Formats: sequence, C-alpha cells, structure tokens
Amino acid sequence: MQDDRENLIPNQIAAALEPYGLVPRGGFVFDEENAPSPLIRGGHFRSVVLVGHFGSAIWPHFTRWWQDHADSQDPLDQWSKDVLSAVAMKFGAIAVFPSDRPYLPFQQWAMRAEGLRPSPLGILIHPQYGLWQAFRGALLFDRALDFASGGPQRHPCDDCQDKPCLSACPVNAFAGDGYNVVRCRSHLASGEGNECMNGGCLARRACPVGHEYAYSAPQMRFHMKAFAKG
Ligand code: B12
Repeated sequence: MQDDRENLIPNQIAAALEPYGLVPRGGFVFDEENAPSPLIRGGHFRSVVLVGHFGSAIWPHFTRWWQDHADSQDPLDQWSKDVLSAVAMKFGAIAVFPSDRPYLPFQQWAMRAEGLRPSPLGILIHPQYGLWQAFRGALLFDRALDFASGGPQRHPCDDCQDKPCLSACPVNAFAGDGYNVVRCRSHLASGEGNECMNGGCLARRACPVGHEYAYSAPQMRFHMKAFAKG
C-alpha cells in the first residue's frame, strides 16, 4: 500500500556520498515500540539513514581535507560534519553525529538498519567487512522514507568456534565481563602497547572476517591515537 512514504532517494544519497568514500548504511522508519522517534533540536523525526564507511574508503578523501585543516582538534569528526551537513541540506534532512552528546543510539539504529549484531568485542560485525567499518553520521528526516528491508544478516561470530578476538589482547582487556577500557588505555599509555598503537587493536585484528578490508596502517594509527587520547 502506498502511504506518504517517499520513494527514497537511496541512489541519490549514495551518489552524493560517493565522492567522499562514504555509503548509506540502510535506514528505517521510527516506530514508537522498538525505535522511538528521537526528539532532537526541538523536533521529532520520522526516519533515519545511517552513513558510514567500509574499510579505508574514506581515508584519501579525509586526509586531503585534513591537509587544509591541520589545526582541527577532532579532524575526522569535523570532516564528517562538513561533508554530511552539506549532504543533509541537499535532501532536506538534518545530520547527527556519533560523538555528539547526548550520545544517540547509533549501534541500535545500525542493528535495525543493516541487521548487524555485536561481536564479542562490543562493536558490530559485518558479514563481509568484519570489524573494519564504522558510522560517520546519520541523516534524520521529518518524513517517512521508503526503505528496502535491512533484513537479518548472517552473524559471522555464530560460526566462529575459536573466537580469537577474545584471547588476542596482550592485557586481556576482553577476558572478563565486557571490555576493560582502563586496562587497555593503561597499556597504550605505558609505552608497551606500541604494536597496538602502530598496527591497530590486536583483538580487532585477530578477527578472521573481512581481513582484506582492514584499515591501512596510517588509518589504524589515527584511530588508536584518538582512542588513547580519550
Ligand atoms: C562511548 C563510546 C565508546 C567508549 C565506550 C563504549 C561502551 N562501552 O559503550 C569507548 C571509548 C571504550 C569506545 C571504544 C571504541 N569504540 Co566506541 N563509541 C562510543 C560512542 C561514542 C557512544 C556509545 C554510547 O553510549 N551510545 C549511546 C547508546 C544509547 O547507544 P547504543 O546504540 O544503545 O549503544 C550500544 C553500545 O554502547 C554498545 N556497546 C556495549 N558495549 C560496548 C563495548 C564497546 C567497546 C563498544 C564500542 C560498544 C559497546 O551496546 C549498546 C547497546 O546497543 C559510540 C557512538 C554512539 N553514538 O553510539 C561509539 C561507537 C560505538 N564506537 C565505535 C568504535 C569503532 C570504537 C573503537 C573500535 C574505536 C577505535 N579505536 O577505533 C573502540 C573499541 C575498541 C575495541 N577494541 O573494540 C563505533 C562502533 C562501530 C561498529 N562497527 O559497531 C561507534 C558506533 C562510533 C562510530 N563512529 O561508528 N567507544
């Protein structure tokens, strides 16, 4: 049945994001039971499109921008804001961002939009790209857009017997209940965590899924540095 949903534009959004290495990562219409409509900047929104990246696709675009914004405090967040605010305006949406407070439930939205589930590390895993993907923002619409169902994806951790991610951390930050962030950060600060700092989180790297999409060395270092700084 045709209601007021627009025949979205996923292709147009994808085309607008493509020059930045970004992709639309599904979306959905808010309902009051599972995913209540968020009240943001005084307005309620009816649907959301998540925006993110797979592998290192954003890296050349972001670093080009960074060369001209070398004094930015949070360059990746700032780049995301620059890019997505302009894209949002084009489609009559507003852009929201994962690191803005109060935190919006990006992972819950992503589970609904793309059918992803969390890995034992806490971050969501994608059946093709593994742990090498993240979200740079979301576009909120005051109208209900028409989405193809995100559908449940195959959850690769279900077939992973050994779960090497849980035992690869040199300080066992994932050995207990959840993720021991203090232990992880102390290791990085101690100077003994150079392999993690320079090559990326060893637990994340131990995951066999989507190895070929692992971030490039400079991108690994960038994220680890940002994480270590807190
Ligand atoms: C605070 C935060 C952290 C904190 C604490 C995380 C935690 N325990 O919840 C710290 C600093 C530890 C952290 C670390 C990392 N984070 Co973080 N983090 C966030 C942030 C900004 C807010 C989380 C939140 O409270 N949301 C609000 C609640 C209401 O939303 P939610 O969807 O219900 O939140 C879910 C998460 O909290 C999740 N969760 C539960 N336990 C854990 C544990 C970890 C380690 C994570 C990441 C999530 C997580 O379960 C919740 C229920 O669904 C989110 C962005 C966002 N807005 O969500 C990114 C986010 C979750 N982080 C992300 C990432 C990538 C990381 C790092 C890998 C960063 C890095 N260095 O590259 C590391 C993880 C290290 C590792 N080896 O696994 C991504 C995850 C993408 C994905 N594939 O799922 C997000 C979505 C940001 C993004 N730009 O995409 N993070």
